[in-house]
Amino acid sequence: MASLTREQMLDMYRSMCLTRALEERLERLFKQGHIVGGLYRSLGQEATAVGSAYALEPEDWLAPSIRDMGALLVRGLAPVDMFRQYTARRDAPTGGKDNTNHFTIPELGILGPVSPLGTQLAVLNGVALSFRIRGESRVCMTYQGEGATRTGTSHEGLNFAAVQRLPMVVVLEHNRWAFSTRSDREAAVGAWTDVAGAYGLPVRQVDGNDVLEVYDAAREAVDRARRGEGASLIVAETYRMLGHAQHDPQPYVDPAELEAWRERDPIDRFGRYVIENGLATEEGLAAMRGELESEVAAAADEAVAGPRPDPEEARTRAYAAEPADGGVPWTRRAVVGYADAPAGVAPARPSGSGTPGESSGGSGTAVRQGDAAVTDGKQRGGGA
Ligand SMILES: Cc1ncc(C[n+]2csc(CCOP(=O)(O)OP(=O)(O)O)c2C)c(N)n1
Ligand SMILES: [Mg+2]
Repeated sequence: MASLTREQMLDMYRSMCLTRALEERLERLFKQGHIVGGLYRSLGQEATAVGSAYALEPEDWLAPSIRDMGALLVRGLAPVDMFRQYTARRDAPTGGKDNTNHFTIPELGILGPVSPLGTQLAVLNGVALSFRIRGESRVCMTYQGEGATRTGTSHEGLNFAAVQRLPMVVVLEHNRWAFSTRSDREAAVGAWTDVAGAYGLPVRQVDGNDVLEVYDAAREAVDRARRGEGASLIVAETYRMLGHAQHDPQPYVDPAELEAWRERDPIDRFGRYVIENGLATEEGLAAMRGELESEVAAAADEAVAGPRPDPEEARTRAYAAEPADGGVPWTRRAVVGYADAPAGVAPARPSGSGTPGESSGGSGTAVRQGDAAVTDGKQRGGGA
């Protein structure tokens, strides 16, 4: 078992409790109408998210699924930023353009989730490949629900990570459900660890509700990746204790099954471990949870009191910046009529192209790219 100091273990406990307190507060904000996007909780899966992310170094990158609030907090995301994000405030990571968790924070090594299931592994594979090409000793970690692993892109992503021996750790979160579909109806594999064999990936199955076991497996996989020995899969056996999202009261779940998993609550279990091993007292842990409640309440209040984005800001940060030399951005060179434009020269638009946003007979993509010619309320000179 990988060794951890008392401080690290208490920090892990704190991260799991912070995850729960923060999500409970988000749920309250949702019910009060402050959040209009989807809210997906990770109740019962806190140990999988925290224990895995804990094995990374600051220079590594992580791409979470919707159940990995704990991993984002371990990476250093401030609770107030999470509240700003969900309430679409101006100072949120996406500046108020999104009100769930689709954000990327390069300084924290966080790559935002990509909604089409299975695709974000392919994107993060690119990041991992770039680390290797640059000779950097950095590791990527991402998460997939067992449902996500049944998509075509997931198969390609797992294969590519394996055959390229990328510095990648994939955590398969087997939480028994993909929305309302039971996991034994999602795949005919005998065990989810069987998934690894098809790609030649080393695999380790862990109790996903045991934060130390998750950490130990993640540490092993991260170390292997950092040594240049390639990608691995971790299968975390856990359970989704709430519906898919706030709109799903999960009527399809047997209450007895839920009750059985409640007995295995990851925070209660680790709390008992901490006390039994003399790392903290029951009172000490209760005081810590109380402080977290206050911290989270203050962060939520601060976010809600913050400004909303200006309507004008809707057009900022949506496209790459215009080149400083006034030339044609590479993203638009392929647009009909721009194909042969040399860098730094803005050619005349093809006849009939009209104002930006009008179709010039090209594809839908060309029309959208034409829209990009308008920035900051002005049309860039020379293009029309
Ligand atoms: C390709 C694709 N199909 C369907 C969806 C809709 N969808 C979003 S989450 C979800 C269930 C995901 O289940 P799983 O991967 O097991 O993750 P969990 O929600 O259990 O954490 C579905 C069907 C989607 N986002 N992308
Ligand atoms: Mg699932």
